[in-house]
Amino acid sequence: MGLDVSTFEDDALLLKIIDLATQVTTSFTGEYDWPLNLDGSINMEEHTKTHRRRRFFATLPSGGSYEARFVKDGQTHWPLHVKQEYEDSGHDCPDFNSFTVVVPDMEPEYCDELIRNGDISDGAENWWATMGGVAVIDESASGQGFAITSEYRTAEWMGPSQYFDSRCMTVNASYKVSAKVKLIDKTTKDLINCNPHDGSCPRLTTKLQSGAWEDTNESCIGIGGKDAYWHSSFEWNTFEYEFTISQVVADAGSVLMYPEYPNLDALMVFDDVSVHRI
Ligand SMILES: [Ca+2]
Repeated sequence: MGLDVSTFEDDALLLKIIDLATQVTTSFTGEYDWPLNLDGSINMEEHTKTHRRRRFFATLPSGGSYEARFVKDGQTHWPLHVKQEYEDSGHDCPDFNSFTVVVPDMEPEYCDELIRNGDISDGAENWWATMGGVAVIDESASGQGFAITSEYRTAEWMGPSQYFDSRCMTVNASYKVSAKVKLIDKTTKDLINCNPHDGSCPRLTTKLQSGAWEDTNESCIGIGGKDAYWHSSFEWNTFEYEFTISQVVADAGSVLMYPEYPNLDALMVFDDVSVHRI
C-alpha cells in the first residue's frame, strides 16, 4: 500500500496502521528526498512542485482488514489530501479485505477559508507551484507587505498554487474566490497590462487528480478570469469569482487551485488570496 501526502509535511508525520483482527498497530515514517542545490541548500523550485509528494509505504499481508490514520506530535492529523494507491496494482494476489484511512473531524468553521497564508505573512508556507518555483517578494511599497510569485515560468500553466483540504470538498458548498494580482515585466519590473477580452489575463483553474501514482486520471475545471475584470489603470487588480463544489470535485483525490497566464516575460504577483465560504 502506498499513500502520498504533500511536501509541506515533515518527518514528524507518522502513519499508524491497525490490523483490525489482531489490534496490532504499526507506525510508518514517510519518505521524502529533499531536492538540494549544489551548495547543499534546499532547491525551492523543485521542492514546491505540486506533483512532488512525501510518500508512505506499507507492506501488509493480503486479505486483512486495516485502519490507517496520520498522527503528528501525538495528535490525529490530516495532511490536506491523501492519495492512496496499491503499489503493485494489477497483481494476481488477493487484495486486502479492507483498508480505510481515518479522516479526522474538523471544527465547524474549519472549511470557511480554504487558503492558508493567503496574505503571505508567513512567507512561502503552504504555497506550491505547478512549476516555476515560489518566491516571496516585498510589496511593502504598494502597501501589501509580502506577496508571492513564480519566478521561473516557462509555460502558461505555471504559477503559485494551493491544495484545498479534501475534507472541505462538500457537494454544493459555495465559495467566493478573491485575490489581488499585479503583472510586472521580469526584466524591467515595469507594470504590464493585459486584455481580458482576448484571454491574455491571468485566470484561475482547479486541477483534480485521482489517487493514481501517475496522475493519469486528471482533469481541470476553470474558476474564473476569462471575463472582464482587468483595469489597466490599477497597479493591483482583483479576482472575484464564485464557485460551487460539484460531485466530481468532491470525489477527487486532490484539488489544486492554480493560475494560468500566457505572457512568460511577466511575473504574476499575488496577494490577499482567499477562497471563503458563502
Ligand atoms: Ca501581503
